[in-house]
Amino acid sequence: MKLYYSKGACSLAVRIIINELNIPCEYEAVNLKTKITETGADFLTINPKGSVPTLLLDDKQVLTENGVIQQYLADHYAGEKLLPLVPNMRRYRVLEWLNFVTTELHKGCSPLFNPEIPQEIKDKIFIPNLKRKFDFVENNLKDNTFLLGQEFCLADGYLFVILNWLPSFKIDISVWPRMSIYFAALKNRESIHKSLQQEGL
Ligand SMILES: N[C@@H](CCC(=O)N[C@@H](CS)C(=O)NCC(=O)O)C(=O)O
Repeated sequence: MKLYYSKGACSLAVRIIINELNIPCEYEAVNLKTKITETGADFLTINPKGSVPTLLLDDKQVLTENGVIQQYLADHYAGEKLLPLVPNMRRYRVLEWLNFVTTELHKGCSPLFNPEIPQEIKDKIFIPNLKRKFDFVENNLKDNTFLLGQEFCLADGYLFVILNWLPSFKIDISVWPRMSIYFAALKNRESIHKSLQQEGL
């Protein structure tokens, strides 16, 4: 199995799950601007969407889309703690959060990475919109250690990656006290600490 990734990008969420589950995996970095991988391969021939994470399976199939790759890994590598089996209702709660992190938080951050969008528009529109979504996360954390109570799930690793981007947008996480504690605790979690080290972060 090989994960195509880019340092610090959303593919880090998949690496975290690979480390949670102790799955043997190779890694190949992708330059997202040139679409050339570290071995000189044309990444668009591997994933025509040009995005990471991209997972090359042992049978040579290519699997894309972060949330789907994470479900595949949990389902195939005894990850029921991270994603309970059908028909456990908690499975759908995990997927509910995973979808929120992907579509609302991750994609809410995308315009902030775009140098073509003036900072004024980011400050006026995109950042307040994103902040409202973090208010929702903050309220949900209440007495919870993780998004869904006291057990780490798929969506926690992904949310960590998004929170790790906040300093580059000059968004100060300390305005959300519970989310600050949550982020600091996740940073010390073995799978996350290892993943950050592996990517030189
Ligand atoms: N729909 C994809 C989007 C992934 C995505 O946005 N990846 C970013 C890195 S965080 C990327 O590869 N951007 C470069 C590009 O799309 O050209 C998924 O959920 O996996």
